[in-house]
Amino acid sequence: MGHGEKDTTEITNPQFPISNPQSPIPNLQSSNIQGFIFDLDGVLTDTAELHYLAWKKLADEEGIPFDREANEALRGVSRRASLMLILGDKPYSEAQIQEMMERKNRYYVELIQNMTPQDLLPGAIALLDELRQAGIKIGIGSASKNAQTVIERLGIADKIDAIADGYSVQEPKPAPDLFLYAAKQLGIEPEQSVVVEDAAAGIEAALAAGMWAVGLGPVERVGAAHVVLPSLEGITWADLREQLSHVSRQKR
Ligand code: B16
Ligand code: MG
Repeated sequence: MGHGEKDTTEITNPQFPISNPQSPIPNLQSSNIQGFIFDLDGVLTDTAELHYLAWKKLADEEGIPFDREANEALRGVSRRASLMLILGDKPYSEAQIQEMMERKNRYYVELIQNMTPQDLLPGAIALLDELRQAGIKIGIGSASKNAQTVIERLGIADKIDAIADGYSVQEPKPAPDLFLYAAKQLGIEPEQSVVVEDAAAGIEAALAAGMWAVGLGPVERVGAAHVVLPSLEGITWADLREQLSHVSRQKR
């Protein structure tokens, strides 16, 4: 098989075990998709700035250099793993680590109290409403232990069928556990699920879970997703269904 040629035998997608490799690739049928699992920070709202301000305050207090560029690496990363990235190889005791995580969280919790439905990112509410009308289930798959509060502040709690958050599973993204937990809560199979994510670790987690992945942001960050979009602005369920059905066969 020459380089760049497409053939059904190249497809090794675990969700579609093709018993006869010569048979046609099962096209994505919109009717197969039963649910969407949205990441929260960076997808439905932009708390990255608030996380940054909280980490920055802590870093300043500790005399550790930290800036917005460094904050980018913390996107979708759990609280503990974020702190480890900020601390680098400086030695701290477990008690100090715990105290710093709690302190940063206090700063962050204070900041999210000011959130309102105005903090939903463009396109988010329209897509949530359209999906609900189409009978698609909606879950949240967020690494954050504050996801419940953020959802309430955003005023979307009544649109969400299940929440998988920082309390739901042990293994953080890029492990598939969080999204698998969310799909289970929604009562759907992984291959019936679409994950919408802004972080590389989240896309990796979605693919590891055997789900469809929609990445929001630059290709360098979320290029592994089946479909990459700049944001949810102007995106409809019909658009997405169309785009997913044209996914490059190589990616499946
Ligand atoms: P918390 P997501 C993630 O949320 C954030 O992107 C990440 O910056 C944060 O450290 C993590 O949640 C944990 O949040 O400290 O509130 O438990 O993108 O998975 O919705
Ligand atoms: Mg995120």
